[in-house]
Amino acid sequence: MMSEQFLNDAYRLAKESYAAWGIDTEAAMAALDALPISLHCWQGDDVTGFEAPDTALTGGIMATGAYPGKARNAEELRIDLDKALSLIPGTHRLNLHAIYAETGGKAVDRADLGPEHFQNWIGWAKEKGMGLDFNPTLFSHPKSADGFTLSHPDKSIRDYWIKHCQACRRIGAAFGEALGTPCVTNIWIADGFKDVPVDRMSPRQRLMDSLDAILTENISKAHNLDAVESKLFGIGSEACVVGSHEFYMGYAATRKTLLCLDAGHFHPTEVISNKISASLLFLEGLLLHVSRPVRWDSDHVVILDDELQAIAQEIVRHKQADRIHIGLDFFDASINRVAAWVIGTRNTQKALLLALLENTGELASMERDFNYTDRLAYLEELKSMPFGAVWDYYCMSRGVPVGRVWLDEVKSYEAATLAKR
Ligand code: RNT
Ligand code: ZN
Repeated sequence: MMSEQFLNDAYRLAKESYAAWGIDTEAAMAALDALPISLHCWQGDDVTGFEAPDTALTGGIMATGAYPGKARNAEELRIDLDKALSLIPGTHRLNLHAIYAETGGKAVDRADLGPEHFQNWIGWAKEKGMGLDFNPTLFSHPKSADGFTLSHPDKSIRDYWIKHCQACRRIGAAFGEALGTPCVTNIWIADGFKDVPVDRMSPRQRLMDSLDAILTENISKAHNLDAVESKLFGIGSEACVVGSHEFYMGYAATRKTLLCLDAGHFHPTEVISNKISASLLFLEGLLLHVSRPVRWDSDHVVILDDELQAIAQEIVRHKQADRIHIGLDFFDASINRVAAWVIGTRNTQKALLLALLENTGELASMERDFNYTDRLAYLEELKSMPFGAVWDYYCMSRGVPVGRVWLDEVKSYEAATLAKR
């Protein structure tokens, strides 16, 4: 382990190097403190939830792998999250799904869920000064077995899911009210066709009407913000997904909801980073599902790759952090699940810090002057600046392990706790 003295010295030199470029490392770290990331609870148990833990995960999504030690109940999930959060600098948010309700062993229909089933989560978040985000769960349920929910041809099925989503908005509002920060409640449905449909329009019309019914109740945006998440295809909905990008782009723009852009929900060479500036010109705001598709919407743990950096640059360069809610969405069951949270969250923060350590104004003015030579040269030189020393100092000064040391803590936790499950 590097000594505090060593880390301070390395930081002092890095600070000077950045200052020579007109970049203020202290301001960058302070700005990073103000960028909460919403950790998704579902990485902790492979999207199982506590409703009926033996239910298969449906909806055309998949967590592959059988790494031992997954959380089997809310207490276990919370202590796993506590461990992950202790290794991640800053104060963040938690993103819950309706299937993570705690109903005290009693079966509660999803349409009847209320804030009372999330009191432990609210208490846990309050203690940490964290906000909560939310998602209705429209998969892994007998009433989603046809592959359709809010766009189902049968009105009674649609009505069931409308009721569930209405209940979820109220739960979101209760989170927002209790915690003093609005909850982002995100609707994602898997509705779609495996094979070429004859009628693509009627299901989309029904989805539009269902969403409108869900949004009729007037809920203060100070407590709850609605988001809708598009998708290109899923397992079993390869030919047509009802809630496509154009559908939700139009919906979010006209109904003034947030649009959720999931990094894995587009064509394999299409990136969400390039959609942020364009869609923000027409929308109130965005929710990002930071994920990593490998050949399909595989939800791999995010690594510090070009697209993660591009997403962070779009948030930071345009100073749009107040309109962009950053959420994570990956689930890898083949590695230690606590480590997965730590790796993905720390990488997202690294990408944001890298974006903050940039002389954006100068680069933009080169671009306006068509001085592409200097722009390219500067951007490439920035890549070998002593970023690592700033990141290490950031971790140290925010009281979390520096470098790979965090992994030792996950290993001890695995031996002491996860291995006994
Ligand atoms: C699925 C969507 C959705 C889910 C979560 C569990 O493709 O990305 O966001 O991952 O609701
Ligand atoms: Zn998603």
